[in-house]
Amino acid sequence: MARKSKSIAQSYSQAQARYAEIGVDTEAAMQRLSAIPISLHCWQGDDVGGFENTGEGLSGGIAVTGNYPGKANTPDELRADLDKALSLIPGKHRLNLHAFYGEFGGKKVARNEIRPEHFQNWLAWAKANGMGMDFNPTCFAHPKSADGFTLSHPKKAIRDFWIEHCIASREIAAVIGKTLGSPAVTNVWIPDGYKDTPVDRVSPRKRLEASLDKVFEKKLNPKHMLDAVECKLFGIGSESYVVGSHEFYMGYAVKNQKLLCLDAGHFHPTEGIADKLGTMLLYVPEILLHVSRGVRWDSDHVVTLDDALQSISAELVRNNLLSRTHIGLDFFDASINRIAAWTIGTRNTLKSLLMALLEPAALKEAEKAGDLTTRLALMEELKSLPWGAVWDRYCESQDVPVGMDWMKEAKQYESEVLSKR
Ligand code: RNT
Ligand code: ZN
Repeated sequence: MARKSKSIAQSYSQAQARYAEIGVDTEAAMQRLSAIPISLHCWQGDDVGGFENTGEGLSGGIAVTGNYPGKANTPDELRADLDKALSLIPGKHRLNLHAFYGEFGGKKVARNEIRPEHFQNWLAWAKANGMGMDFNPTCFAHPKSADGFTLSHPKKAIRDFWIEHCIASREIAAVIGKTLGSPAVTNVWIPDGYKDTPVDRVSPRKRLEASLDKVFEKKLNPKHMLDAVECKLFGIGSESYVVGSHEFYMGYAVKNQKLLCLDAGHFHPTEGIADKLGTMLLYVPEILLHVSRGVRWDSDHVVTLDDALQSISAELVRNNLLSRTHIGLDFFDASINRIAAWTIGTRNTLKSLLMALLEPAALKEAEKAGDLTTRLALMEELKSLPWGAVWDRYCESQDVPVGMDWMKEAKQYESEVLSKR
């Protein structure tokens, strides 16, 4: 056995014994972790650019900053980069694709005319990788969203255009889900809002509700696709009012039994989403997570292993919510190596899940027995137990690099592939 592998095995067996003392089966935890898919967002790889090649810049209150070299310029490059990132991340995962990443063969295809054939290469790639896929209509970065409104636009013709785009997206998602044998979660996020204080806060919301009703009118098989709606507090240029606020979509999702998408960066700066998960699942069938990290006014930093992330995972595991939660990522950073960004964010999300899966039953038992002192003591003790040794063992068992070894591969790919673009 190589020296490194031996030391991983030794540390792991000590960790295993340590966890066994508190009644935790580390093998079972790793087994459970391996069954949790994370949906990797395609848009980290090219700074939310898409492949329409219209020269239209990013808009809609989201912005990517940084000019790190090597971003993907073509679908093939993006798929190659995803392949690289996926080879550095333990487990089997999914791809989350935005509609404007279709392959249009150099032709201009209007957003309301996109069809499944524009996504054939993505489908073939996912199928070859044994991956499921999720989907999103793209209601931004387009001349028809330039004044900041889409599904809630005061003009019917503009609303209709976006309704048609969302309907086309649902149909594409249904084909994807059917082909891959796993429902494609299809998330509607729109940028609609005002920079400054509006007078009429209600009419845009009534229009949005009516538009969504039309988008979702046709029932599609939930085995093929699932509808989700994503709320937001504010964006760049929509600081004072966002039509699709939390209350709006919470109400809409409950009333219409849609999935609610909670993006960790879409709330007040000190407001976490962990406490919302179990609560919302009392009233909506399932949840879509956009795992992200808000920093001051920006909602899309690479996910770190911070308290917010650990609370989300703990909430899901402690309350058995994983089977009704779809975990997707949503961040975009162009100031660092983009493959590293995916890898860091996804590995952190998995680490937080592993930490949660390594919690002992004694935690819940202490609470049940009213022993709140033990609950706090144990919760704090768990933070310094050797979960890192279990993580290393998990990476090794999944045949991906252990520790910082993945960086060597990311750097090598950078010098051999990315730097030549
Ligand atoms: C924007 C939303 C949305 C987007 C992606 C690209 O604030 O979070 O989910 O980030 O659809
Ligand atoms: Zn999001």
